Amino acid sequence: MQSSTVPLFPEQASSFALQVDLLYLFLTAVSAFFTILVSGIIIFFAIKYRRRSDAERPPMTVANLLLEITWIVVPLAISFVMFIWGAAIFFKMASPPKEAMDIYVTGKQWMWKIQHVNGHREINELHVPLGKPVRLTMTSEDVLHSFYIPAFRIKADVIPGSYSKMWFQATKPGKYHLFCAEYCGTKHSGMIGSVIVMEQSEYDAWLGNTKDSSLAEAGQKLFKTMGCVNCHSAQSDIKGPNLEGIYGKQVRLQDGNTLIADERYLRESLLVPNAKLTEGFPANMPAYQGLITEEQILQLISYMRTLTPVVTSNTPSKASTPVTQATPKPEATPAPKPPANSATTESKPSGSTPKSEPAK
Ligand code: HEC
Ligand SMILES: [Cu+2]
Repeated sequence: MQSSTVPLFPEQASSFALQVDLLYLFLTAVSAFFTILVSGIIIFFAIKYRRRSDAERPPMTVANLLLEITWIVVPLAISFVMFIWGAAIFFKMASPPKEAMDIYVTGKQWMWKIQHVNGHREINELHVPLGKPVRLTMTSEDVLHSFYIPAFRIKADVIPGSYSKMWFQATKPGKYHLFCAEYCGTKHSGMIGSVIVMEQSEYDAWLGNTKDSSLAEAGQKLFKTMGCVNCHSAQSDIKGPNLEGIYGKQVRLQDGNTLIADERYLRESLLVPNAKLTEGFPANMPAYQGLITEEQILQLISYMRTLTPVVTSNTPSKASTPVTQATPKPEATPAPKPPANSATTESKPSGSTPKSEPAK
């Protein structure tokens, strides 16, 4: 359908591309058909029923019920086809598969900063493996941006103070355009880059080539240096909630509401802790707003995602035995539990001792 001589469409390089294009072609075809039909009829009637003399009076016409029903029902049915077809693709795009690998994107005037789970970072380039679902979690450090990969047919606003998600599965190795599709200031037009789709083995080699510590490890360090351990560990004097298994958990709030602890909630818990108080805890967590960058927040969240729930209830002092460094309880282990696909890539966050039954 897409001729190589007239490049009407960008390349189709993701599992969504063909689906989006077919729907788009359908919309175009329906519009074209009715445009031609209606304008043809207008011209035909204008000639056929033109006034031939000043004395002419048109005969009385009566509404034709069948005709009226037809031109209500047919467009209605066509609109429903468009709606259902479009919604089906939309829902597919909005729900990343569980096993998707995570990549974190931070937009900033005027560049894209990318962090991979193992700590590899890049700017204005996004390397992804072929044929594997990838979920992007995106935020902005300043203004509204929009992450757009035409060859994948995906685009989403990147919003300061919030996380937007998007996913794709690349189907063709190669290099594709990456754009910011939201006017975001003077150098908006320079906020471009490339997406590089590689074979899995090549990708693994590329990804492994980094000196950076993994996101979760970086987060674990921050957890100490920013003083979180002082309140969120088994031995701390000031008691904050136990953060083990926090990601994806249902949290009861002071006001009686419950919510699922997702990235958005965790982020808010750091920046404005008093906005949503956890039930049974005082409002004494300091606000980290202005003290922490978006990238650090993503690292802390990655770390919190690796915290596996401890099965036994309170084993305060025991917890410090297996761990070498200061963090007593929240020890990073590859989490099997939460939808933390991140766990698959980062096999090594420090001690990989699964400490589920320390009391024994
Ligand atoms: C002075 C003690 C203290 C420090 C330091 C502290 N917190 Fe907290 N934290 C609390 C308390 C108390 C709560 C419960 C009240 C609330 O929701 O704000 C809490 C709540 C939370 C929650 C929500 C937990 C839930 O179950 O809903 C998260 C997430 C969190 N803290 C993460 C952190 C991180 C990450 C840091 C370090 C950057 C940190 N905290 C530093 C005391 C602290
Ligand atoms: Cu931008």
